[in-house]
Amino acid sequence: MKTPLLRIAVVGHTNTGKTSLVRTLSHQRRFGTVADRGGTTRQVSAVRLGTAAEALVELYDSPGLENAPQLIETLDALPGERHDGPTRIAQFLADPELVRRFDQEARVLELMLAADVGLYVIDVREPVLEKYLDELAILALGGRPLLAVLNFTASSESREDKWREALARVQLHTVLSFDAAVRDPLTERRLFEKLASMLDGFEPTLKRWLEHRRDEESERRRSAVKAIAELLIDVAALRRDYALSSAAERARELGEIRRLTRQREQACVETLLALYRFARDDYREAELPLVDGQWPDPPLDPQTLALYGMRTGRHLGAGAGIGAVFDVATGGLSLGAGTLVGGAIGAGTGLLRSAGERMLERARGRGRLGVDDSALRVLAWRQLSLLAQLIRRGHGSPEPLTPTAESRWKRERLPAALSRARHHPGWSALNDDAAGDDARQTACARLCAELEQDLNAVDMSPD
Ligand SMILES: Nc1nc2c(ncn2[C@@H]2O[C@H](COP(=O)(O)OP(=O)(O)OP(=O)(O)O)[C@@H](O)[C@H]2O)c(=O)[nH]1
Ligand SMILES: [Mg+2]
Repeated sequence: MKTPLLRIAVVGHTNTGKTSLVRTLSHQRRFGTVADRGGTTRQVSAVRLGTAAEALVELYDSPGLENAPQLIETLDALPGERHDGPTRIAQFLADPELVRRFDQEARVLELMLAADVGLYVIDVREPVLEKYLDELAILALGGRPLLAVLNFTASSESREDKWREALARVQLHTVLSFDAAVRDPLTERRLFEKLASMLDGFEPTLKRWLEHRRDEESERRRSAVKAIAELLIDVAALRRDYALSSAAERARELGEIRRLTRQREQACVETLLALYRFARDDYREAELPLVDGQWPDPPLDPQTLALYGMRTGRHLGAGAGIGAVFDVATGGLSLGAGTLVGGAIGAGTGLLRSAGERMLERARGRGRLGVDDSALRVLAWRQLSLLAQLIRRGHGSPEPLTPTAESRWKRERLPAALSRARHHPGWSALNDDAAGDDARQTACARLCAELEQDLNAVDMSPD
């Protein structure tokens, strides 16, 4: 059986966050226009929510109500049965003169008659003024159920209690706090569940929508974690060779490693933003942590590593100062195999097996460069914290993304899958001889599981 389409009208006083709420519920950053002044939205416009196969919900954004006190007097003065709300509204809408005079209100009332339910958005920083109660009284005339949505409840100026009390007095008992700036799947779920309990016949529609949302959310999260795992494997397995006799070639390959790493990280940032439907442009004016949709600090710069609390350079030999690139050949030359494996490269690098590789390279007169653990840690942490913020971020949020207080990956060692990637240059799409195999896929899946745990541990307070 086809599930009925639910039409939801988002209504309320002007500048209360109606358009922002539609953005957050539809996950569409670019829906309508949002501005901190009244009268921003002038027309009714809609967005459809549904699966690929069917539309389930239509959300209608509407212009703000501004003139309720006058309108209620006008409606009262109309002839006919006082308590027959829908008829009075029909009368009002049939009068071109009145419709012209109460232009915004007329659009909203027309919408209410066509919709199945109204979400009345309240800015709880406002005192409970008579004009808001007039709005509710007018909307009630339409005979459609109303759910009051309290916005800005997180503000220090919130008067949520006063509002709840006042709404109960006018018999509006279905009330929900919903911060348009935060995308909290739980609140979103509660909103739709409340609607299901208020409305007859729409339970299957709302159930299906909630299921779809949940699946979509976990699928998106899975794809995002996978994108991070792919980035880390690509960078861990990245290798560049150079002739030991040529300092110029070494310098060129170092530059190449830096360029490739930065580019690869940027590709991951863009994948994450796109998955969560945030575009690069959304951050043009935002200051942190992305500038123009990019991390401002290149991942292989010593300053960036220092910023993330990484110490580097000890084992880099001739490469010291370039930041987080290890050089198998010079390491071997300056320190000798024993020291190299035991101490200099560190326990986490997973280069143990490369002693043979190193000798081979040296015999051929070739050196080999790769990206160090510390840089991998920075990459992992930056992407995880970006993802954690994207997951929580409402599309109606006016705030730029902020960096997390804790800027360090808490892991002691790199995940084993990454250490393994070091021995498989073929696993990196950044290498010329890239050849993804089953083992890479297995490593990637393991890494995803570990990153998923890390993601849960990302502390998003003070949000
Ligand atoms: N911090 C915060 N700001 C919000 C929230 N909701 C809306 N805003 C801001 O409030 C202002 C008004 O938001 P809009 O969504 O344009 O309000 P509206 O009700 O559609 O306004 P009109 O179309 O003019 O009636 C904008 O500056 C939003 O960024 C919220 O939940 N938290
Ligand atoms: Mg608006």
